[in-house]
Amino acid sequence: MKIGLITLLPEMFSALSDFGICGRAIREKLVELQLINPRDYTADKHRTVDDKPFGGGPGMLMKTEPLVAAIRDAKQKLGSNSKVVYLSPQGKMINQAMIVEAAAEDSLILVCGRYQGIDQRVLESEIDEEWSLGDFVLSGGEFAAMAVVDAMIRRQPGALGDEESALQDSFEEGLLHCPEYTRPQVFEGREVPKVLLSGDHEAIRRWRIKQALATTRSKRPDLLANRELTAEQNELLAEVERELTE
Ligand code: 9D3
Repeated sequence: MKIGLITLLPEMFSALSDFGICGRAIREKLVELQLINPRDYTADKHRTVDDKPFGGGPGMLMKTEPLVAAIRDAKQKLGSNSKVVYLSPQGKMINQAMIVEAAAEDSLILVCGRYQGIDQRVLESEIDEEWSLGDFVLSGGEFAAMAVVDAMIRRQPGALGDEESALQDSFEEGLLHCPEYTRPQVFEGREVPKVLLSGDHEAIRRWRIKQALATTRSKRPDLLANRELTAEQNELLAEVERELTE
């Protein structure tokens, strides 16, 4: 897959390309990042990439012509059918379904805003979708783009080892994970749940599902609200509810 990144701060993406699972996937060419800097599409002596908002007020916007030239060059390089996503606090909140869908395409172009954002006409003419990381304020779109690229790389065949892929499957069941324990068996007087030491794999499997349901019910009830559970999950969730009313 090819991912185009329109950014005034391309050096930030070394956090992605130089480390860990994403670094390896990029070195192995499972994913190709194309960093495109609007500053390289300027013609003036100062290579200006910001401009004042009409109507006045504080802050600057990204300068229109270099931004549009960069996006159009990205489309030319990655394919004119590439989806163009603008990372923005006004966007739709990103979820795993959006990642799964985008990661199945051959290409994606992510536009990282800086300053107070971009001209509305650029939004209307160049941008297909607007995505947000959530209701908090960032200084620009780069960290949001890196989160999206990381999540998409994890979806590429061959990017994860076997252990990690199995873990990902369980997340995509749409429940939170059960509590996990490692050594020592007693830590500061607190013991590991006995069932995990029992060697009874069926009991462990059911305990994990039940704990996942209890954790989800307590921390993210919205995930359970409109979701079909299996017969076994319903039975275990009923046990959780019964124990809470005791
Ligand atoms: C002055 C009012 N703000 C507009 C809502 C200013 C503003 C805040 C943050 C303008 C740009 C930004 C930069 N944010 C992003 O580029 C961004 C973002 C975010 O701030 N929160 C969550 N997700 C994202 S994705 C991109």
